[in-house]
Amino acid sequence: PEGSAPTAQAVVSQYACQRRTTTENNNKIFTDAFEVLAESYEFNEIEGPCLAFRRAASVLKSLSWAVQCLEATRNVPCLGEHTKAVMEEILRYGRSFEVEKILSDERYRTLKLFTSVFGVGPKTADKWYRGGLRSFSDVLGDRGIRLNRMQQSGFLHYGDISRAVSKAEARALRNIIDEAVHAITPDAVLALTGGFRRGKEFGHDVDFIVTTPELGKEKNLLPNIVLFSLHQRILLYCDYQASTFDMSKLPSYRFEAMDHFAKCFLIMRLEGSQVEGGLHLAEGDSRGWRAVRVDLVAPPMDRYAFALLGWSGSRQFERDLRRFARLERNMLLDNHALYDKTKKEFLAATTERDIFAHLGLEYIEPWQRNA
Ligand code: DCP
Ligand code: MG
Repeated sequence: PEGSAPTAQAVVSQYACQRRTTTENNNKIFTDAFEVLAESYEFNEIEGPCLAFRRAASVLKSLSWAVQCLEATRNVPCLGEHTKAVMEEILRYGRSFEVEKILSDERYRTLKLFTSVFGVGPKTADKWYRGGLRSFSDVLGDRGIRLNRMQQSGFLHYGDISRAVSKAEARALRNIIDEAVHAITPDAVLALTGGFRRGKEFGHDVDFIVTTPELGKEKNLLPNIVLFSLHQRILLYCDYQASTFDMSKLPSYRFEAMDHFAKCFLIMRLEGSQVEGGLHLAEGDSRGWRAVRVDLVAPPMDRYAFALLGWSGSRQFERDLRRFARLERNMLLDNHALYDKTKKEFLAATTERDIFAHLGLEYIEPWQRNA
């Protein structure tokens, strides 16, 4: 249900971690447009405007009402000149000409296509584009490109992986991994994280955190899960990255970079018989299985709360948690730890609530973090 702009408007925080954002988006016409603009700036490595449009999209997602005129956004932060001009266009004409121009731009379209392949980032996509490649057949053709193992799997399973994963499929994978984990380590802890933990109906992958109550024992978890899955013949691709985490190096790691925990980027084979209501396949596709992207992270138990908070997302929620910690609390937060720069000490946490409390923030439930 669309609420209307409250007459006496509450001021909306500029930080996503001080807003509650469910999966219900009342301003999709604007946020979809902003995402295209942000992505276009990202492809051109123009960071400022890219972030500005992501922030604007995030703040509009948190509103319980649909913006119907610009005057109603008086108390809404993060909307700059450019952003408002795009909104004005959409309000007046139902679409943005700037966005339409990007959507028909050859470079944007090609980079969008190439980056939709697992293992192909913006740098590689741009390199291929500059080399004159425009389509998958250009990449895969006889004059084609040398692909790494990840990209080869990305093309091999392209149809399945580019198709959204349903909640029922995520649950089925949870059961499969749960079985593997507990066959290996009966007291292991498994948590669903990422978008599905935030209550999303569909995702591009399924994210899990696994650990063991006994410190150090988590080291064998991922290699054993991989072996178990290989044995079950459900592993279509596996990239295992051992832990490079070292508490004594904190907080000197560049905060905000990818975390140092052991992780696996997998493609798993999911059988239709394991999914309640069946697989989420294209109309007319009657195969009994599909490929699904799965990420597993294995932090040591004393880092569990930080890893869970960091992997639950959304990306914008995470960015703003860190920005809030740094700018408002003089603290450094990442997926490993929370460091108080004033007191020069690490703040311990066993739950996400502990971390919010250290930051002096009201607790935000996972399903309210869809910023
Ligand atoms: N994450 C992050 N920064 C990154 C990568 C991940 O903060 N560079 C965190 C936030 C994400 C979570 O990890 O929410 C999982 O990453 P995904 O890319 O799987 O994102 P989601 O699960 O949120 O969405 P999707 O439905 O696309 O999988
Ligand atoms: Mg995910």
